[in-house]
Amino acid sequence: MPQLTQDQLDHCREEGYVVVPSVIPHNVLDNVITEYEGVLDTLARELYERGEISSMFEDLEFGKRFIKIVIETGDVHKQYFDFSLPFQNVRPDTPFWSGQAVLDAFTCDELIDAVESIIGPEVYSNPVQHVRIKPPESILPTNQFGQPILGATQWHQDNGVVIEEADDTDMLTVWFSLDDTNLEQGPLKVVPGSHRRGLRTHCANYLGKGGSEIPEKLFDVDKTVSLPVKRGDVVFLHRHTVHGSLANVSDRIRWSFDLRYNPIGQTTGRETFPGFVVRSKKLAGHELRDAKRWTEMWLETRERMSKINQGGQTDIAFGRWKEGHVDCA
Ligand SMILES: O=C(O)CCC(=O)C(=O)O
Ligand SMILES: [Fe+2]
Repeated sequence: MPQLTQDQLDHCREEGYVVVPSVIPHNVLDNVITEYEGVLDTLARELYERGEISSMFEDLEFGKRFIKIVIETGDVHKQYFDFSLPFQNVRPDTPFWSGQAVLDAFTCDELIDAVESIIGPEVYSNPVQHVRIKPPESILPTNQFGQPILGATQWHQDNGVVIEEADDTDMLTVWFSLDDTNLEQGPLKVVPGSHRRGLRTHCANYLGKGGSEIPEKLFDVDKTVSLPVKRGDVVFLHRHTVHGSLANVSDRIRWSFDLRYNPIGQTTGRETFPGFVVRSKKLAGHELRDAKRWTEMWLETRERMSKINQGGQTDIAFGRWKEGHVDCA
């Protein structure tokens, strides 16, 4: 199902989001899972050798094995799997993952055909991108604010996640899960039509919860819809659509990718991190398909980041929200 239908495009324009069934081929997702099984195996080996887990749990499938490791270590090992880096305190050996199967998912024709039908034919991969492997809420460790780490995502707009420079960037959010995500597993929740009123105030450390969140009085929370999806379906979001996610109250993991694309030439709002050309007529031949090259870009970024934004100092800003805004009282 490559190009979006007129109805889907209309829905996206009017409501600020659309769920498109069966976009990503299952073999593309299978390859990602196989690749991540290898990543988890390496993590398990490291933890076992350090005596942090009692077994390698190698007979378990990915989700069950991951849950065992979270329980035994009290850590969700978020950075180990992510295709991005933290904004602060990056070390020369901070882990990340940028494998070929992941890059193949980012660039698969079926997905990019759909993206093209929303943002046009010159497609850039914006480096605001994450994998989220969310364990059941019941086993989640908490942070210094008492909030579950990798729990429900707070209300926000993706434009609010990037710096002001990118306010006019037509950044499109693409969200899909590696397996079905039902209501209990903590799917996305969106507020239809909320994209029409532009960027809202995000309150830093709202109600003492850390992070930054849009107060519910700033949008029509009663209109919220939850978006459980099947494997291969894709949720597209406008950058001003207010959204978050539900808690994973199931006993399984919830495993998703959230990626962003924008027209080539617009600033990403995170220029310190590497984006790349996905599809282009003007830059034909420059489309990135080789994960070795992609990994080199991230290694070079890690090296640079390990020398800045250390110990609470901000050499390069990744966010914009400060505490004390009048909307946040
Ligand atoms: O998956 C989640 O919990 C949040 C994802 C999100 O905010 C996004 O895709 O922009
Ligand atoms: Fe988001």
